[in-house]
Amino acid sequence: MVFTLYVDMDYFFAACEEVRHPELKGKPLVVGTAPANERTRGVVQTANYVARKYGIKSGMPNMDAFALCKEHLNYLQSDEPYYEEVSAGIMELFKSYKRPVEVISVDEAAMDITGLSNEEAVSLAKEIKSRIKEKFGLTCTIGICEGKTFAKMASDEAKPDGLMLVETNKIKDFIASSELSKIPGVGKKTLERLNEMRINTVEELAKADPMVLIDAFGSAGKELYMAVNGIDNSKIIENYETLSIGREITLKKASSDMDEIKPVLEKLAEDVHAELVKKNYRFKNVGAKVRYTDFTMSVRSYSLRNYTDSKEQMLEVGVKMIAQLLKNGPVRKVGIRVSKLIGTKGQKSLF
Ligand code: TTP
Ligand code: MG
Ligand code: MG
Repeated sequence: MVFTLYVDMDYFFAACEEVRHPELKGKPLVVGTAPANERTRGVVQTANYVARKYGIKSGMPNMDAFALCKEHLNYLQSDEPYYEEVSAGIMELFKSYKRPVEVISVDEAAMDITGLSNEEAVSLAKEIKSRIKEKFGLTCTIGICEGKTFAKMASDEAKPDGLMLVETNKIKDFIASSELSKIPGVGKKTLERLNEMRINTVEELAKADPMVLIDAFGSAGKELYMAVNGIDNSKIIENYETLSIGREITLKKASSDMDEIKPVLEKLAEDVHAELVKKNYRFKNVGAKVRYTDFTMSVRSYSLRNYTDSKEQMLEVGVKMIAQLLKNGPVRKVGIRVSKLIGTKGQKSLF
């Protein structure tokens, strides 16, 4: 089993909103699919932990959330490009540790930490938590265990803002003490089906006939059987397509004047380019972001026709996108990011 450090950001979309709307911290907040003026139509994508105390959950209709929280419930429509930009920065930070990283979702990643002792793993996790807090103003929860599935379970268990190490000889106890619904892969449908088969606990699942499970769920049944018996042979698969390199800077004073901002962008492009060259990558996508004086953030992204390592092209596209964004008002922060990276030096592709 692979010794894994598993990170999952806390109430991610809503936490990103609290960063740019600090006045909402400590108040119930829902991020949902519908625009604010049609808020009773869509569904809840996530809620902060204050709102969760009222029973509000991801996936529930917004209407139900408003019924649960009779006091003032704050609502924002989701702004996925913004969350993706924050996510890219977080993933870049994980990948800077030079260990295999699998990006699992917008707010989750698994790092292969083979070779570290338990103590070293815990101090690495503490360092990552404090760097994320410092750089992004966000909290996360980290689970550490042999086996990606079990590390994820540990992170779910320790939420929010937690850190949990499950020692190798305690894996079986940890799983046995867990609810069946908390085993990764046991969704609502699987749970119903298991209950029909008179399997209601992890213990019962561990003792079930594996052939019966395979009949019912195919290869997922086998994985499930192995997981509840303390075995997880899944590997950490690096996904290079999620790799990106970005730089951003806070301006000394807010500006909407491209003549002032252009030299700053030149410097950012130079830094991004230097790292790109050092790592032998070429890029196909350029992203630009700004933060306005009211802390809202806007991002734009553009795909080139071919892979390139041209700093001039990066800058040209970046400047165009920033110029568009400046039309909305003065900005306090600007950033450039390249993504869709592939290796140079004769490698056709990294994936
Ligand atoms: P999760 O990691 O499942 O949830 P979370 O980060 O909001 O809360 P926590 O991890 O602290 O329990 O999902 C990450 C983001 O994905 C979430 O912030 C919003 C989005 N999402 C949806 O859009 N719809 C959903 O049904 C779920 C579960 C998540
Ligand atoms: Mg999360
Ligand atoms: Mg998640």
